[in-house]
Amino acid sequence: MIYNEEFETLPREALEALQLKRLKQVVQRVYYTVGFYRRAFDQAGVQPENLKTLDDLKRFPFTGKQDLRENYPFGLFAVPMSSIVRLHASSGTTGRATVVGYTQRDIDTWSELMARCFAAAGLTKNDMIHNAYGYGLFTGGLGAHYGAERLGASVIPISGGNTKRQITILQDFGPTAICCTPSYALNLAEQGKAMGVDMRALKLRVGIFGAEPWSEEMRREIESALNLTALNIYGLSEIMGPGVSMECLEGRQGMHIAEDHFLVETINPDTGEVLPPGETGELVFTTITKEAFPLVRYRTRDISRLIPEPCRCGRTHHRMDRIMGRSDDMLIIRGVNVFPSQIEAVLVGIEGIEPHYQLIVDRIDNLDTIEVQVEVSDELFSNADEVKVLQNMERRIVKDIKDYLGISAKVKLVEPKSLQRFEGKATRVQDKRRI
Ligand code: DLL
Repeated sequence: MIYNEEFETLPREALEALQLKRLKQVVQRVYYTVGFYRRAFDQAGVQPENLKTLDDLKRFPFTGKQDLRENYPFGLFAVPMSSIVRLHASSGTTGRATVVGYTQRDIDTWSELMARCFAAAGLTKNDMIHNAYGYGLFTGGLGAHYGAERLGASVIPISGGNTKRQITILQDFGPTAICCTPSYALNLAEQGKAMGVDMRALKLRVGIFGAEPWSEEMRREIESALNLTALNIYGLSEIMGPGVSMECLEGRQGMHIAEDHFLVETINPDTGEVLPPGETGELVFTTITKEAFPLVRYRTRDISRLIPEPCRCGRTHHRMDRIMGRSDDMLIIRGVNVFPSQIEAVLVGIEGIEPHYQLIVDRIDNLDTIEVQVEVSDELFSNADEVKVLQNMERRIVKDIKDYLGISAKVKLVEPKSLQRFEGKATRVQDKRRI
């Protein structure tokens, strides 16, 4: 089902006309209300009047995470605090948190966009949604919550954590949909199994997973463990929160971007040059309807590619591929660029090991080292009375990583369930290097 048929299926030409009208307004507004933008535009020698076509956006400067940090906490807000009805913040692994604000209209827009996502997942008011995204400063919980209510579905605001209780509620209430991070979905499946619950027999039909990178292999893993259809949802606090883009049930290949609210570009992260649609690069978003916290050309550091081909669901909004990594979490191991998600993809393709892993990067004698710690399955562990079985497995993983990624990794197999589990985003890399 398409939640907002009119806007989600706008012919391209009409959509672009709408985008241009909205973009002109936002560029004007930030220039006259946010000191940072006035200075940035002046410095780049551009004025709002210079924006006559969508293509002119290229002439405007980027906004980066650093700009947000420097204007912490409220310096980039475009409305007075009396118009702000909600604040969220993203923790950020390094440095200060990023704080974002919403007017009532922003919350209404966000709720509608999340309702569109749920509808794209085939949900209606007759569904019950188990929302295990964290409630609080993180945008996941409340973002999904308001969208589910807008759709008219019954929402269980379970938030993150307390996994045993979550499993009881999944059994007793019988929700038809679940929202959480993909790593938590696997965690739930695993703990449920350990409790003796048949996790495939729950009523869950569909899962809306995002907030961290995952792979097609992980999708299959979750689908088989929970017997549901797993869909990808993307978003970031700076741009709005979850719901910036979402996969549809019909296509299941790439996430439709809410292009009537956000403009997207892909750029070469090193040069800033705008790439043609379809090429892999860093995603850059401009919000064109946000009131409280509009952003012009925000560099997400997320690496993906746009899919301009039409989708069979009938939505005209372009799709983006799953996030392949971040231009800033990329590891350089002895000169080779490696994304943790690529290592994960290798690992989950190997039978006998679990998708729980840790990467420990170090520098010893001036040489980068990477150790991959990965859990073996219960079956393999109990059959591994011969050390040889485990040794062979280690060798196999070392070879696969070498073959696929071109790096020499040390592999350490660890006991089932011995690595840390995550209730929100998984943090799988420990980079101990001092450079
Ligand atoms: O993670 C918002 C969100 C909540 C999205 C729930 C989806 C579901 P932040 O905490 O600001 O916001 O983190 C944003 O998370 O720049 C990506 O690097 C990553 N990310 C989000 N969704 C995906 C996804 C929320 N589907 C950052 N695949 C983004 C891969 C994702 N990475």
